[in-house]
Amino acid sequence: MNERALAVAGARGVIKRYFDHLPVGPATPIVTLDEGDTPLIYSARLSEECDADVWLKWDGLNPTGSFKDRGMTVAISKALEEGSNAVLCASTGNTSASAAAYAARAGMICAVLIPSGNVALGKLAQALIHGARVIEIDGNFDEALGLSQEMARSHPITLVNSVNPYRIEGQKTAAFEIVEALGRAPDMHLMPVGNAGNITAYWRGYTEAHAAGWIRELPAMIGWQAGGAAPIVTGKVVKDPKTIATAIRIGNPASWNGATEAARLSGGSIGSVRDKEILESYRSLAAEGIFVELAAAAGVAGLRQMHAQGRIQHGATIVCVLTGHGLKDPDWAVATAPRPPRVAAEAGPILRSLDLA
Ligand code: AN7
Repeated sequence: MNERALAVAGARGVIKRYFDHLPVGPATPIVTLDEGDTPLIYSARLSEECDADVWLKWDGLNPTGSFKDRGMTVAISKALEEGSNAVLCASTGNTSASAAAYAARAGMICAVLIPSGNVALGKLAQALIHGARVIEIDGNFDEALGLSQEMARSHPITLVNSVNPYRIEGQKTAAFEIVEALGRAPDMHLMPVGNAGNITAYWRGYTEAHAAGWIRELPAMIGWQAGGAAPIVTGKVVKDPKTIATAIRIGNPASWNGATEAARLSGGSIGSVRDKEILESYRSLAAEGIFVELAAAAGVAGLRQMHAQGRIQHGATIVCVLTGHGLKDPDWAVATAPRPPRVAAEAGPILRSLDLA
């Protein structure tokens, strides 16, 4: 083993675990924060509600608090291997947080374009503290992505949005983990859809697992956009997408075809959930101990919508992907909960306030 291989031998992370299934080789310098290997949690509450077996792939437990880290470890490692010293992305927040962290780890420059006023504070904090050059543009995510692609074409800077094929490769590892944990593919796989990179990646992961003989059946891929930002559902670009789930406030997804292919080939679908349904699922997940960000609740909101319409088969095995952590955007938790009462610093009034007196 050479020196580099020895250094990497102690590392975990998705490149090490799935080396033979990723576009990496012995010369790839592995930039990792030990991402991946996230829990698949059984939801007793949703299982009972939907009369099915519902599992939650809790990908908010990645190093920077979202699924983006699975793709970013591969994208940044390959950028370094190819001699790049600077990366660029457009982001609704999580991609920038992840790019900033992995670029910092690699000693690379990271520039990010964010839509002004629509990035959760926690995500902005991450990009800033990891030393990214953050630029807010007077425009939305779709405009920021267009500009980033244009700049990466004409300048020596590597684009690390999910249009970078290494991102999709890294993110497919979540599907590998699910089939390892279940010993099979789920009957239905539900998840949020924004730029549609992740649903493209999961479908690739499942089809590769199928080709390798790890699973016999493929899941139906069911993606969920927010009602005010549902271009794939309506079949039309949304010029001014609107939703409280800022992570998926995207009107012209870069991997549009990847999403429609996954849905079509798997016998699934792409649907939409209203902001109200997203909020209800956000609160329902929190009520069983799992704090997600709003966008991450879209898949569960979709599950509950399907159940209400009688579209869930009794006893089906279902996986919902939870894509990002609630601590990134705690304002919503505070705003939607009752304000803590303020009482004197004495046991009596406290007990009375708790109805325990
Ligand atoms: C929590 O960070 O697009 O369909 O720039 O942060 O692969 O885009 C984030 C997307 C779902 C949608 N859940 O995934 C970005 C960005 C969370 C997200 C999505 C995002 P894609």
